[in-house]
Amino acid sequence: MPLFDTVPSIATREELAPGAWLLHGFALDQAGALLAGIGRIAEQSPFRNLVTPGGKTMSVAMTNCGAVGWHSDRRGYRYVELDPVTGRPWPKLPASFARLAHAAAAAVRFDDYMPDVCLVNRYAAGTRLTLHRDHDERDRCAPIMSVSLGLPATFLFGGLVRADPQRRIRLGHGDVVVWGGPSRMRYHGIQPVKPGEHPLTGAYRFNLTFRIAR
Ligand code: MD3
Ligand code: FE
Repeated sequence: MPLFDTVPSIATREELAPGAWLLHGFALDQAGALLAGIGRIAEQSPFRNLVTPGGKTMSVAMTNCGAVGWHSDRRGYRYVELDPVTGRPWPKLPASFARLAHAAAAAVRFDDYMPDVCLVNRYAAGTRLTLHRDHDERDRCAPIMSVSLGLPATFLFGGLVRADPQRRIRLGHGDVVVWGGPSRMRYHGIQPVKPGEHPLTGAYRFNLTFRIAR
């Protein structure tokens, strides 16, 4: 294998912290296909605002594709095999999603990345995601990969305990981040999205989060 077979992405990759890689614009040329995929997923399993165990309705609208989907209600946070809204299995992970996840993971040397779920988050103006960790997956070492589409957002990147200071990182259209190694269990969140208009997504920001849940 040639040593520099991943040259196109090397110039734009940035290691935010050990194991956390920002690939600027990695998904740019796939954005249209990814957004079309989101549209088809939402036709089968519509966006919904989930309720937290504490009884608050989340401002982020969510849906999923893959073998399982992330769900939250008064009973807790968990992965479920059937979409509780439709009673049917979640839509399949589109081939374009799987290809991108695989390519981005390979670009930072996570080989054979095979996610079994993609959580799709939709943010309108003012939508935020409060500081949290992703701890509902069986293997908390398996990397997570995120793709940002549409309106930009300010990502809060904290440490391993809630009180650690947070860095602010801008995530724009087409940016991909792979969260692995010691960064996998860091606290993180999204500041309220500013109103705007994006040529491909209008008034929204979308985020795809690929995970190995089971
Ligand atoms: C850092 N989503 O769905 S993706 C989430 O933009 C979530 O919708 C945000 O956090 C969004 O749980 C951020 C970036 C992300 C995802 C998982 C992480 C960052 C992470 C896991 C560990 C550390
Ligand atoms: Fe998260």
